[in-house]
Amino acid sequence: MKKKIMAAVMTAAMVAGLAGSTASVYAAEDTITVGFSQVGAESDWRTANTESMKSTFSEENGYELIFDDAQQKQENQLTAIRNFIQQEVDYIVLAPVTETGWDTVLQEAKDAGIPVIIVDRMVDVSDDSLYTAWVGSNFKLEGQKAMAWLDAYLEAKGRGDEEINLVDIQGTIGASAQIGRTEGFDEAVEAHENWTTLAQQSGEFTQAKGQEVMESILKQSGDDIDVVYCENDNEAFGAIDAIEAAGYEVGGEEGQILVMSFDTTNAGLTETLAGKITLNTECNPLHGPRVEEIIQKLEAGEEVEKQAYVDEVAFASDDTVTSVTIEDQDYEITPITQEIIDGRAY
Ligand code: GYE
Repeated sequence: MKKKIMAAVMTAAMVAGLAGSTASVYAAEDTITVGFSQVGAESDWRTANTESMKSTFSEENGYELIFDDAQQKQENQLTAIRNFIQQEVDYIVLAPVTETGWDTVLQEAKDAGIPVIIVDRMVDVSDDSLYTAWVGSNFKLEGQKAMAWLDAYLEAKGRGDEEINLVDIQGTIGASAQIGRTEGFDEAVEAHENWTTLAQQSGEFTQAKGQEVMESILKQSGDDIDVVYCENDNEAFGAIDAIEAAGYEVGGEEGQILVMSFDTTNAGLTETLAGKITLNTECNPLHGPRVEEIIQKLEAGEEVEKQAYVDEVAFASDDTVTSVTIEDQDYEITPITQEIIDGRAY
């Protein structure tokens, strides 16, 4: 867009010169064009993420944002990126649906001299010079925290030696958020002789699919399920509906089905406060300002971190377990309150 903007600036300059005002000239000259390829609108987390990007890259902040919703399809993201290249945007921001399959299109962006910033999920590319920077969450650590909490929680409830049957409703297969959270789950199940994975299936990060998957698992082994590990809040909402409709109770006590989740959206934490989601591990979607900081540094010719993780916490429905330790590092688990929910932005 640079060339077109410069032309506009010159025209505006001439007009402004005549009108005796230069305000619009500066505004146009400074405009940074950002093409953002968003995964879709599959979850509350995603909506909060889109909102954060749109409010950051606004006209009044000096940006022109070209937003593309890929409806959870990589082919749509490839098309969007190629369109951004054609439009000669200043920056491409990509929230990739899955990790693989990006080498060719990112090479095209690189050849066009357009910096690419990856946000949220990661890309798995053979050459990391194909993107400029990445900012997002440590999804494996999120999974590890959740499972360390489960271990401590069952222990505290006197169920440490009991046979525990778990279900994992996974995210979109191949997405970093799925890969990391599933790894955290699998490693913990493997480390416990008395824990068994009854079912492990994708709910595609949506409420509808989460419910559908849970319904079919309940039909097969409803009476045996102790724990349902949902890889995001929306899947948890669907799973809870399915569990209750099948006549079971959700919650942390023996005889109930314990539901765990990720994202800590407002709706998710409300279910945590209600005791329906016993642990909700944070995943922060407010990446707009973080991406903007990277762009501003690049504009100023400064170095940027290649990969940056966001700090995150976890909230439990009660205070049975208030911290967990992973690789010698302590992580706080906060009992949820209405004040905490009210004070959060998403
Ligand atoms: O957990 C889920 C969303 O990639 C972290 O994607 C993100 C995940 C998030 O659909 O709700």
